Amino acid sequence: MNPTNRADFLETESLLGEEEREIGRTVRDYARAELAPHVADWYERGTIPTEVAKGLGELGVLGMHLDGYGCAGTSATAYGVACRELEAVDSGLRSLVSVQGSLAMFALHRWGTEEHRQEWLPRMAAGDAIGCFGLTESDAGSDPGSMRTSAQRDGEDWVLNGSKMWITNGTLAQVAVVWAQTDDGVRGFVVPTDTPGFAAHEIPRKLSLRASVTAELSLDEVRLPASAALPEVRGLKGPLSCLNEARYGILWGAAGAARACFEEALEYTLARSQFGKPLASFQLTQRKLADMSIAVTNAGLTAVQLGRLKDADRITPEQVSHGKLANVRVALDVARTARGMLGAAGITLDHTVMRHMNNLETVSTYEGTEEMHTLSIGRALTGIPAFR
Ligand code: TGC
Ligand code: FAD
Repeated sequence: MNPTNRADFLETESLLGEEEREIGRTVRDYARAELAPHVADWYERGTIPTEVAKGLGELGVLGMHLDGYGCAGTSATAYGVACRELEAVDSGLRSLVSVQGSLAMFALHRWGTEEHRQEWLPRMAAGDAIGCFGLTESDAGSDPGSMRTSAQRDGEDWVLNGSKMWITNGTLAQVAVVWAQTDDGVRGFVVPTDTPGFAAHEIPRKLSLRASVTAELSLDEVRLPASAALPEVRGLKGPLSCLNEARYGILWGAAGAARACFEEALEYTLARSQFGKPLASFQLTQRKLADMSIAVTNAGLTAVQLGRLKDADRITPEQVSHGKLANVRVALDVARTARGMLGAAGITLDHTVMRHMNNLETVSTYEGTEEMHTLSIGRALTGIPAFR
């Protein structure tokens, strides 16, 4: 079999349009040449340089699915393909793109004022400004409606108090989109991170998503002008609409991580011999490879179908939950199997499988845990909400 086709057994690339394939090739070449050689080092050091955002801005992937303000306005499917190629290298890279484009930029684009858009989006698309998205708190994770961060009116101004936990890019960001309780329900606020009273502290000792910065944000009497509030939305619908966007990118990204682990396991077992034969010649190994190939193909098909539904403006949050849950589950399973197939070598940073496996533990938790998405699908199937 042609080696290119081994990772795409059913030739699913043919389901993409020419522009989508071209974007996929461009992002894949860039990620392999410019990011892959450094990512193990970033992972080991537990960081990601801000120049990566600049490079991704020049590549054109930051907010690429948004229209205007320096954004490319591609199809959702093309954006998904880009996420797939980035996460095939590392989930931290796709995270950077998700938080920037699908959470922070999308919030401003969809719910902000024209001034918010003009001020931030062109710089964010170029990677000259980094955004973060503060929803989760230490006591409000799966249940963001229980958040305690508050925004209160003082004359025309808003005054924010509280803290946010587990915030990707928190210490790198120039702007934070922060969600807070108001007298009018949950609202979003555009917070320049140099505003007095705002502070971000990196969360150390992570064992997962290490090529990504995660922070705690604290807001102590952060005074903002009236114009800082996102005017167009009230209630949890605001942040949850942004999560739909990011979860969509994740379901593509997870397919990329799964593909990368499968490819590495295949190459490794073809190259390494034990008992006088390549590992790939044993039936037990071939069973694993065949199962992985099927799983990777199914994840890709799920992603393409959800891309088509999103481009047709027909995708529902429950369908996004289906894709996120199914593809991250598959990716974790493939990564864990691949890790075992590489034996001792599989535990090092010289190979990608354990880095992917550890990253996917985070990917399974953030943007809605496996349980949250299961309950979302359950509610859609039965009409009965079982969250509480
Ligand atoms: P519920 O009563 O169901 O809904 C409240 C309001 O929100 C609306 N809604 C949605 N709108 C848009 N998209 C969705 N997916 C929506 N889901 C619900 C709903 O219609 C309602 O609107 P309205 O107008 O009637 O008020 O809310 P609930 O409190 O029961 O919660 C539902 C639940 C559990 C599904 C939700 O809270 C949830 O998704 N929890 C998981 C939290 C989560 O995913 N957090 C992610 C934080 S960000 C992050 O992890 C970034 S990682 C970044 C990276 O590095 O990639
Ligand atoms: P909890 O909500 O405490 O859940 C713990 C466990 O209980 C989970 O298994 C959960 O599924 C289960 N559980 C909870 N409720 C139920 C129920 N009703 N039924 C059954 N089981 C239940 N957040 C942001 O806002 N912005 C970010 O940029 C961001 N980046 C992140 C980066 C990283 C590296 C990580 C790890 C997290 C990030 N998060 C971010 C936070 C993430 O979204 C939350 O961790 C996630 O939503 C889960 O919340 P929690 O950790 O508080 O877990």
